Amino acid sequence: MSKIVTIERFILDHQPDYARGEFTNLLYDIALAAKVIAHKTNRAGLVDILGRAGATNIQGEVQQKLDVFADDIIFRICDHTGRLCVMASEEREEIIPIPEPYKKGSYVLVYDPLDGSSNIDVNVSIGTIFGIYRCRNWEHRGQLEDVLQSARNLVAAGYVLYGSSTMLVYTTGQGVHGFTLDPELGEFLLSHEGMHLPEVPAYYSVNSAYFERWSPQVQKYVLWLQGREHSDAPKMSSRYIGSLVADFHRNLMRGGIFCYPPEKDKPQGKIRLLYEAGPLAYLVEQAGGYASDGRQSILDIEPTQLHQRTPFFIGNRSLVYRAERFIEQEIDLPGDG
Ligand code: AHM
Ligand code: MG
Repeated sequence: MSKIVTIERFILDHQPDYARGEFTNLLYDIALAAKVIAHKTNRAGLVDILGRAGATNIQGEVQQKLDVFADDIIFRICDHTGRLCVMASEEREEIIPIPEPYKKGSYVLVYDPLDGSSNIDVNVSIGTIFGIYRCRNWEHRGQLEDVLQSARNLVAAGYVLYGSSTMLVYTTGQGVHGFTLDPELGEFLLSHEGMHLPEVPAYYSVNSAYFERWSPQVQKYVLWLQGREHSDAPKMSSRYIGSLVADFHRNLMRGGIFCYPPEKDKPQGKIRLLYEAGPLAYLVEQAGGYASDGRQSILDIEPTQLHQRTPFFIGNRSLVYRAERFIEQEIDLPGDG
């Protein structure tokens, strides 16, 4: 029989040299929040029967929307532990200070509590994304400058996928490891050690309905992915869920690329740098991949705003490099004017 390794055991056995319990415990905290959110999302289909968001439940409490619930759970599990100096969430306009009288810690947590939440009503997989930085400034309790760090400074990043099973996938810069939640035990068990993108990509993921909104270079690149321009693209199939964590996870397992390109009226695209693109970019490099905004590595972008967006190309290195070359117009395709 194969060994059963809980996430606690694994984190402890693989903690980086600089970890002094504080970091290790912060990862446990995130795993705990993931279990609570998984429990709640599994019951999402029952809201029609048990009460809608905004309605009052049987105890007289107002039901929360699931993304608000997820945001609140992560905050409440992490605010008082003394491990964080500040947090930032996609759900909140401003940074989230650690409330007095709680002790301030050395780490910064950025998170998208429930990405793709418009998919909840139609029972499609959704996810949580998180990144952990070291606090920059020891003088004060956490400030904006602690949060506005490039993804190259991340010390850990990961995501939780609430799908046919719940999976937590994370990296601390020593490979990417995946854990599946055993709902009976309430434990995340190691199921995917040392995850790596397959060399031969299976899928490209992009919302082709927006074709007319893209630049000619991006249009050509997508035609290349489809095998309709130039014949040297690997043969791939198309998959697009519209739920970043689910699309990313599938491509990590099978190989491929996810793109959310800039659009004529939305030059920064849709994906948020701090809560979505940055953590996944850090993680994909640990799995042998690469992420770019089409011109430079996502890891090199210095954020200037909390909710900054970025064009996003992530997956197998060769496919993302090719996107950069198309966007730089290095490639003249047959039929070019
Ligand atoms: P959200 O942060 O508001 O939930 O939106 C992000 C989601 C991603 O999960 C997904 O990749 C993208 O939006 C899909 O957008 P579109 O419907 O424009 O293709
Ligand atoms: Mg999101």
